[in-house]
Amino acid sequence: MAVFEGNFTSASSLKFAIIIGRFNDLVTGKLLQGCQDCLKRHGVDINPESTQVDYIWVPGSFEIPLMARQAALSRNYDAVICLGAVIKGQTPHFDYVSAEVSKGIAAASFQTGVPVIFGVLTTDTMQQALERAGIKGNHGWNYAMNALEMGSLMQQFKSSSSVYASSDDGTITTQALPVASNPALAPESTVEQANAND
Ligand code: INI
Repeated sequence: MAVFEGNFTSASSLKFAIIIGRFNDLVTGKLLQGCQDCLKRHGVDINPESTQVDYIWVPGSFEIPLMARQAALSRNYDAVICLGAVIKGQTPHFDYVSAEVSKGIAAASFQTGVPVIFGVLTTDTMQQALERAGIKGNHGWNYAMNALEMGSLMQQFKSSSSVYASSDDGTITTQALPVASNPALAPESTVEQANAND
């Protein structure tokens, strides 16, 4: 068996899309700075003119999943980083936006097979958001670390043909799936066989 683990030393060979919500840009701008600082210090050329990072601005967090999916489907990136800030107000808007953005980002990642990092702060107050975006620490840095780790992990995984069983569009194929150890992952006919052996 093998151990697969992402690293932080292969950053110069990775490409990223960063999607940023303009809503609450006092917070998201700071998250972006933390994110860029981390990528840069790990060897990524963060210049928008470079071939390593593209920046995609959207009106608010609600619009992030659509562009995350588009970016992932483009096959141009090893990881997509989503930055947003959803802050509780006096209306139920917070609940709708936070629910959709979290579900949407998870779906974008799962459906495309590309790591999509959930860098959306959901807080009760602006103060709490700012504390996480530079005052006490900057979660943008952590989101970049997550992207570096997942990008390099996927690179390793894809280069190991004996275990990589997914096509690029996230569709599960039957090639080399660990059917015996997990019948739930098997195609129907194999599940039947596994059940017959119970
Ligand atoms: N967008 C955010 O990113 N954060 C919020 O806190 C927020 N609130 O609370 O309203 C918010 N709303 C805008 C939303 O994301 C969409 O841009 C808008 O509804 C248009 O689709």
